Amino acid sequence: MIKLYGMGVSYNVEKVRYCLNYLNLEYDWVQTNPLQGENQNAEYLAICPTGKIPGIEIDGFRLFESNAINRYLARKERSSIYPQDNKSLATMEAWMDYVSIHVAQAINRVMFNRVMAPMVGEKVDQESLRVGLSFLDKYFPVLEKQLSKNNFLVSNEFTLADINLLAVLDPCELIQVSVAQYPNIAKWRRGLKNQAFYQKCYKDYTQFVQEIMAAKAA
Ligand SMILES: N[C@@H](CCC(=O)N[C@@H](CS)C(=O)NCC(=O)O)C(=O)O
Repeated sequence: MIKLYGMGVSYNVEKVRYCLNYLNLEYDWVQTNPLQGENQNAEYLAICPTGKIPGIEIDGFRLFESNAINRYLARKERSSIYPQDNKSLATMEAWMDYVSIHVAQAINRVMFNRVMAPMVGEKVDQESLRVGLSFLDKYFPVLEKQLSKNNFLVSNEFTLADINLLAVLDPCELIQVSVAQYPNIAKWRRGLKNQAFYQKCYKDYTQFVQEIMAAKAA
């Protein structure tokens, strides 16, 4: 039995849900909301000592960090989304790192300042926002070039690196960041968002988050 802890608004949690769905793994969805401190109680910290979502429990084995969880799941299922060949695997890891270390951090800056800070009443840091946007202007062309070579990030095979990038880009519309000027990113993203593993989570991430935010404000 798999238990996934987190809430759907978090793209790190969605990343794990996409992977679980892709691998056709059933799971119990344990709603854990950081805005209500549910990530800091002793029960959750025993699953995820860092207090971040997602956390996962699989037949008593506990794990945290979305990329580590996805690697574990894909390896366990011996899925092709985790390449067997050492060089393909290394290339996939390089793209996963690039997305998590660079692209995600830039997205996080924009998301914090355009969505989170206004929502929780924190000061908007205009300089951090500017830096985040300027980083994205550097990183999107890199991704665009890579996706012009193959159907997917690593090769013509779909891998965990694609799941990582897909989830990290989920907030784009919400944070008013457009990839429309990058035709290969836009096409790759459209294709994946139409697939069952994505649609099983929701039809539209932006609408889903906006509904949650509206419900909170009401
Ligand atoms: N590197 C972590 C990041 C997880 C993360 O930042 N989760 C956020 C939600 S997206 C969280 O738990 N925030 C609540 C907090 O830090 O208290 C992963 O990939 O799992």
